[in-house]
Amino acid sequence: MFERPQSGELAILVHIRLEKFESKEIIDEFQELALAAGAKPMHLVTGKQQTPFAKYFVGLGKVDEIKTALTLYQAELVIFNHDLSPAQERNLEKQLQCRVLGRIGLILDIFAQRARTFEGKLQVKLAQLHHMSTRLIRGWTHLERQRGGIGLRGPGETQLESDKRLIRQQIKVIKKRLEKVKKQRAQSQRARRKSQLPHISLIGYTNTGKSTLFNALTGASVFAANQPFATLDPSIRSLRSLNGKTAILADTVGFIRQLPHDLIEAFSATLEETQEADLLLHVIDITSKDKFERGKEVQSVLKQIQADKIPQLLVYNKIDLLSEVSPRLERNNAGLPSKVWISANTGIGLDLLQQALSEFLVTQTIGPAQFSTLRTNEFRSF
Ligand SMILES: Nc1nc2c(ncn2[C@@H]2O[C@H](COP(=O)(O)OP(=O)(O)OP(=O)(O)O)[C@@H](O)[C@H]2O)c(=O)[nH]1
Ligand SMILES: [Mg+2]
Repeated sequence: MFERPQSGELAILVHIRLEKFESKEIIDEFQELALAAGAKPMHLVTGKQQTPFAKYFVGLGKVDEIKTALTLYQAELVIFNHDLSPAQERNLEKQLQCRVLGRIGLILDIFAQRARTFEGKLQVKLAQLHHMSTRLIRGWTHLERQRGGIGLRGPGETQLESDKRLIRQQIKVIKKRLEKVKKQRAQSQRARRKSQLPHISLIGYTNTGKSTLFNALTGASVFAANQPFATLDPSIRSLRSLNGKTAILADTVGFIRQLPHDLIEAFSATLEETQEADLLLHVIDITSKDKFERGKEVQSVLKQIQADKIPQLLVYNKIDLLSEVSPRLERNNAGLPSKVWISANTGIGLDLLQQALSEFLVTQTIGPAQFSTLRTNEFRSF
C-alpha cells in the first residue's frame, strides 16, 4: 500500500510542450502560479511530446529526469503545468516518492489561500472537495499524517481517505450553506437592480490591472498586486461619470488559460456580477506577448457563462511601459467607443475612458444594444 508522501515547499516544475508553437509566457505564468501558491521553484523540467502518456503523463525517461532533479535540489514537491488524471498523479507519486500536483490542484491551492469572504471560502472548499473526490482511491492516501502544504490546504483531507460518504456529506452541507448565502446576495442584488443603475464589470486575464483601475476609477483601495489571482472575491462601488450619471462598478477575479469547470463554478459570485453587467470593461495588459491568446481565452470563458453577448469596451492597460503608445480612444463603425488605451497606474488615458463611460451611460437610456459588441477577431487588429 502506498502512503501519500508529505509535501514540502521546494518544488520541481514540469512543463511539457504539447503544441507545436508555444510562447515563453506560458512557462513564466506557470512559475508565477507556483510562487503564488507559496512554492519555491528550484528547477524546471521541460520536454516535448505529441500527446500525454497514460501512465505518468510523461515518458519513463522524463520521470527519471524529475527524480534526479528532486534529489539534486532536495525538493519534496513536483508540480505539473498540466491537468493530471487521478491515476497519473498516483503513479507519479508512487514512482517519485513525493507529492505531485497538477495545474488544477495548484490553482485551487492559490484560491484556498486567497478567498476572503464566507461565500468565496465555501466555494473554493466545494471545488476542492469535487477535485479530491475524483482522487479518492483506496490504499492511496493516509492523509491524516499530513499537515498541509501546497495542494493540501483546505477541506480536511483526513476525512477524504476515511470515507467517500463523508465527502458527499460535506459537499451537501456546503451546498446548502452556499444556497443560503446566495439567496441573501440575490436579495441585495435585486435591491441594486431596483435602483436601476447600470452595471459595469471589470473583467480580463489575471494580473492585467483590473483592481488598480477599479481603485483609480472609484477611489477605493482594494488589494492589487503583481501576482496571479490577487483578487478572488468581487468588490462593488458606485462610479460617477463625467456627465453626472451614476453606475455600479464591479472588480472581479481574473481568468486564466485552461480554467477548469469546477473552478468556473467556484467563481460564481464573481461570474454573476459579470453575467448581470450592462457593460464589460475588458482589461488587457498591453505588454503581454500573449495578449491575443489571453483575450481569446477570456472570450471563451465569457461564452461558457453566457456573457459573450454583453457589450465590451476593450481597455489596453499599462501603456506607461511602452514609450511608443499614447492614450487614445477608438470608435466602431457606429461611432461608439470600442477600445481605449490607458495606464491605470499613472492615470494617463483615464479621461478618455471616463469619456467612453459617459457615452455608454447616455446610450443606456436609449438602449444598450447600440453599444459596441466585441468580436473575437478584434484582437487581431492591434
Ligand atoms: N506599469 C503599470 N503597471 C500596472 C498598471 N496597472 C496595474 N499595474 C500593475 O499590475 C499588477 C497587477 O495589478 P492588479 O490591479 O492587481 O491586476 P488584476 O487584474 O486585478 O489582477 P488579479 O486580481 O490578480 O487578476 C500590479 O503590480 C499593478 O501595480 C499600469 O497601468 N502600469
Ligand atoms: Mg484584481
